[in-house]
Amino acid sequence: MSSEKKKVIYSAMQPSGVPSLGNYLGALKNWKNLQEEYNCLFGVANMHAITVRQDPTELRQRTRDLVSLFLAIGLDPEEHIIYVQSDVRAHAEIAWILNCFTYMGELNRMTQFKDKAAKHADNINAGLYTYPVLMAGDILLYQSDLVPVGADQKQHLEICRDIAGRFNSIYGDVFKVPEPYIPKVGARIMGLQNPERKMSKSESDNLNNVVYILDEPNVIANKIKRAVTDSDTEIRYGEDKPGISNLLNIYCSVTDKTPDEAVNDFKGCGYGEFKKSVGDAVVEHMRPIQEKFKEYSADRAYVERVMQNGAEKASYIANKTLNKVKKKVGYPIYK
Ligand code: ATP
Ligand code: LTN
Repeated sequence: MSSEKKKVIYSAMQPSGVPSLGNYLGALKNWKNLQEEYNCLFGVANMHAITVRQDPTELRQRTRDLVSLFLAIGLDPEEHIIYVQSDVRAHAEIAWILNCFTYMGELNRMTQFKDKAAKHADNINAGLYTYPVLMAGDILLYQSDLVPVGADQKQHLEICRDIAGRFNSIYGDVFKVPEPYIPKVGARIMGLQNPERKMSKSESDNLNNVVYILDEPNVIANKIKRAVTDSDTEIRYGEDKPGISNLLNIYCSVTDKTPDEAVNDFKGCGYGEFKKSVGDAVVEHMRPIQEKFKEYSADRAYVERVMQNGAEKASYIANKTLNKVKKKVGYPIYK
């Protein structure tokens, strides 16, 4: 199949901290696997990241580091597009237009807004509220078919589809209406200390709750060793066993085993042995990624070249959609 005919994948990640094992298993790992079959765009969503206060020097560094990590997991900047959101002006422009096609009632239902507003009660800004509109713009600018994300983003994908459908119903077929791609295993990795809530990279209260992709091997192993379990001894899935179920999911996801195979692997094992095996599997999976990350992050010139080339290629595609949209809503057209 020629590359023109391939469907388009779009996804992005915020440079809001060191990515967690949740980000990796819910999103990054699938991005890598989908590269073969699709034309892909992978964004660093730094415009989304400033909806909460960031230290500017740190944000710039984390933005570059996230690009290095994209490269380290094997995303290919030649075949696909890796870029930084703020480098493509079309994102800001389309976000305003789409704001005018989004109802406050829709935004009021977003659970991520409610969570983040509760977490950052001193800074409940309008950007945090319209965050899903900026995200819809990201996806729609590139006429994306499929958006690989973790389960927490499902609601944002739904609002994106609603906005696209509404715009199309007024102006004709301007936007492709995208589908979410949410993995069967790994879509919702939970905190190790608090398996009732998702593992989140920007959480800093309890470092043992989150495995970061760039944690040293012994740190990864120790965090998993300390993960909360429960008072019985059985290694199985169950709503009554959130800690064990989460560790089983992590294990399946890094080894590509099915849940049944995983449960089978640990028949008759104690929790200690089980956690050690899960820790080892994660460490081994991350080792080559961590090594590659060191190499890429030491080559700032190369990483910045990737960012600049990516921005140029992304802008070209984004501007085509943006120009169509501007015409449709009645902005001036100059001869
Ligand atoms: P923050 O803590 O700053 O809100 P985050 O860790 O939730 O960030 P995002 O940058 O918002 O991460 O998300 C990047 C991708 O990782 C998204 O596709 C999201 O669905 C996925 N993701 C985030 N956390 C998890 C998780 N615990 N399990 C599976 N996927 C996740
Ligand atoms: N909000 C997303 C990050 C993101 C995104 C996107 C994901 C920004 N723009 C477009 C998919 C498609 C998140 O994962 N928190």
